[in-house]
Amino acid sequence: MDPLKTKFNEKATALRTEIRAMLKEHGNKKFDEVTLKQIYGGARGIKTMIWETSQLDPIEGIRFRGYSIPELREVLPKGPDGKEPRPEGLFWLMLVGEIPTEQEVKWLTEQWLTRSHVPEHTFKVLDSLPVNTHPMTQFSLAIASMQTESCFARRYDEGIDKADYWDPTYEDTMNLIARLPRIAAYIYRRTYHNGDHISPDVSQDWSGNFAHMLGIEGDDFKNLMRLYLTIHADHEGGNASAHATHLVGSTLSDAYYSLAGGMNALAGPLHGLANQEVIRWIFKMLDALGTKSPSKEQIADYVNSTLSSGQVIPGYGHAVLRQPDPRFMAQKRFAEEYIKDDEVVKVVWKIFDVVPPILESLGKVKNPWPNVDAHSGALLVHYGLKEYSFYTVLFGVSRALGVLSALCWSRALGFPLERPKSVTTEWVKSTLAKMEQEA
Ligand code: HAX
Repeated sequence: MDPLKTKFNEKATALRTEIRAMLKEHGNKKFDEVTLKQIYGGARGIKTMIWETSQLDPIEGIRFRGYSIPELREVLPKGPDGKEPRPEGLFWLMLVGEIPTEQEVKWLTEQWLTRSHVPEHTFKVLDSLPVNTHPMTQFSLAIASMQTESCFARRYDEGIDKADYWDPTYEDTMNLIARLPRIAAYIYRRTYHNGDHISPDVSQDWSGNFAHMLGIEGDDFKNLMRLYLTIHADHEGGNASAHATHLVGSTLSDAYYSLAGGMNALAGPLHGLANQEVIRWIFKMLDALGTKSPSKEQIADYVNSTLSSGQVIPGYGHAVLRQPDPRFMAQKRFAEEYIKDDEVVKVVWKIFDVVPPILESLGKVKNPWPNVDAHSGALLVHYGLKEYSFYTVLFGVSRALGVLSALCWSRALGFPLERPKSVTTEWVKSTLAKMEQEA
């Protein structure tokens, strides 16, 4: 057995035993009450799921196994020049709750290289699609097409013991993550660079090789990829891509089906697609204003015109956060360190000054602050990755780390089919009437 798998099995066995005992003793204790607003309002804040890999605080933002983003930057093993954390280390941390050593991260990089072979039919599936197919559609189809290789599906057909579900799920997870950079880069090159593909460079880490296959060289872009693929990985379990992966996985659909489901959720403009929408909106604004360096007053006017046409300001607001997103701040810090004179970056920072008071003045927006998507596009444009329809695929490559490590936990802890209760408005009205009678 590999060292990560052995460690995961030990941790999962211990936690499974602990949870069983806890449920036996406290299973009927009440943890929450649900209001009518929550039932109609997208289930905001209702605690209905266990997600071991990360937890989101409305003020502090995300913590991965207890570590904030600035802390992760300190403690995770870094890329070759020692600057940004390697996402391999975050995956290790999410899976087993321990900061890996340099040696362990090196082992994981090598594992993913060994497992990175993409089946030929997946390239054929991609090549059969019109080149103008949205990259997220291509990404989702490519992931689903590899389901032919699922270890879990094969073992289930053969008749696997429930207690062993986690094992082929771990194998699927490792294989899938290993292949995603190659698939994403293939989509990028076929869509925007005439199918002029670049072979993997096996001497590089997961992010460095990804940057190389995209066709963007330079150490700074590799560092951006390390940071980007780390900070987008997980945001606890209730966000749409994580929850969709979890829901699909709860039917014992394998990791390929589950991740494809999660990616379809990420492709919505209120979620991951917001990263393309932000830069599209910024470029439209600069075009409309006829300048690359608009004043704050000009930006404010444009924000107001977007709002008055009934559209949202992409990159602002959040269902849980109530402060500037630490993932936005981490990217701002990166920009300050590496590219502080970039024109688009400066526009992003001006928007950060202008938008929150305007959204606040509407009196209905619960979080006027920027989220993760408000900054990422400006960084990518700087390094030459200007094709913004591709941005959500980058997010997806990273998000796979979180949702698939969580899927391993769901299988190891034996979580059941997810099946919350729905009600009709008729039921709500008659229940309210009964409450009034009894009052
Ligand atoms: N611009 C304009 N109006 C906004 C807004 C924004 N950025 N954010 C929220 N609002 C509006 C909502 O549309 C809603 O209006 P109505 O009552 O008229 O329907 C009202 O404010 C209350 O919404 P909320 O409770 O503050 O926010 P929700 O939890 O319902 O929604 C969203 C959270 C992220 C979907 C929302 O803030 C939004 O649409 N933001 C813009 C899109 C975006 O950036 N999405 C990415 C979010 C982060 C993410 O998942 N990244 O992948």
